[in-house]
Amino acid sequence: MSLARLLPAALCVLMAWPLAAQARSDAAPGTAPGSNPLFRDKFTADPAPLVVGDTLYLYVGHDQAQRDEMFNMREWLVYSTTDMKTWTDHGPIMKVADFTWAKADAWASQAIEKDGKFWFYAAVEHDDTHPGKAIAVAVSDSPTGPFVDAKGAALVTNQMTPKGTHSWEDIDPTVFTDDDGTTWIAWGNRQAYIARLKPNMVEIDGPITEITPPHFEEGPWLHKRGDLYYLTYASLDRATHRDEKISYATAPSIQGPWTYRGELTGSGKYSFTIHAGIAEFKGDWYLFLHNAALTIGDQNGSIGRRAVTVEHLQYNADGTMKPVVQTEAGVSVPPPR
Ligand code: FUB
Repeated sequence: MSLARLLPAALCVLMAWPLAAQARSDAAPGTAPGSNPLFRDKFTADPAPLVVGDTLYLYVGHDQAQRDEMFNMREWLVYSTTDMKTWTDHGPIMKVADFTWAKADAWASQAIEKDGKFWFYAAVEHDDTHPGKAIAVAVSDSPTGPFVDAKGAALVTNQMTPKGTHSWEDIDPTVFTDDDGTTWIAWGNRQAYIARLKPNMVEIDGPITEITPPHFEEGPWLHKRGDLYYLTYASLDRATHRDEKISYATAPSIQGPWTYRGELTGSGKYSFTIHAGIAEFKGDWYLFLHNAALTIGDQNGSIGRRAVTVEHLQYNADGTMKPVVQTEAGVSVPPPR
């Protein structure tokens, strides 16, 4: 979340709201397995897929904002699927309170498998000893947890990136293990950073390098396909400051140079934020996002009540990604061939 944070963001949302509210006479969302949103009994955000064998696990933040609250996120949830159509709810894997040094905000996360363990990286609000957002790391023997704080302290604090202009700069970790076995972590809001992780997975190894691509707002996601590295992220047009879209850059190496490739999606329905998570699963590629189109009882979707979605992701012959249209059918229909 970032929205030039908070106040400007709230204004943007409030200005956009009358339009969004008028549009809410759409038909009920599709019910075919694989249609969007994926989960309809809870508000979920910031999807992060992890493939383990024949199962895709999806880590999400739990949006618990009431009425006009902006964000109220206290825990992370995980779901799994073997067919992209039916999902198992494994419940919460961790709460912010499990990081004793953090005081709030179970924001975006990603889990990765390494050396037989599952490492979970997440943005939280640090306590007053290191004011601002921070990145936590937890570990488990199972993708469904239980996860425990792996370090007893933040992996990244706001004080470690002094160039940044705001306190929520160090959010939204994405982790990626390169072919040589080195794991990298990228993160950021307005500024994007990348650093190596030590083999112990709980310490930064060497310098933190700024890699901010055009229109970067937050939510970076690293992946590789063939010989090409991808940095996909939530982007914002600062002229209009309307809702985020997904943009991306590519590089021949994890260390760049990164070439901007433009927008991958439009905005998420009714949502200021959007957050990409990408995975290849059983031969097909998927782009997970969130929007704010879900209503549960008397609670409409909002900036702090989002719903995770998924679409097919396809590539051109040159490795660029084909623009993705967000749909209600989602992956209930086959990918275009
Ligand atoms: O969900 C809280 C924040 O909103 C995330 O950290 C951002 O990526 C945005 O989705």
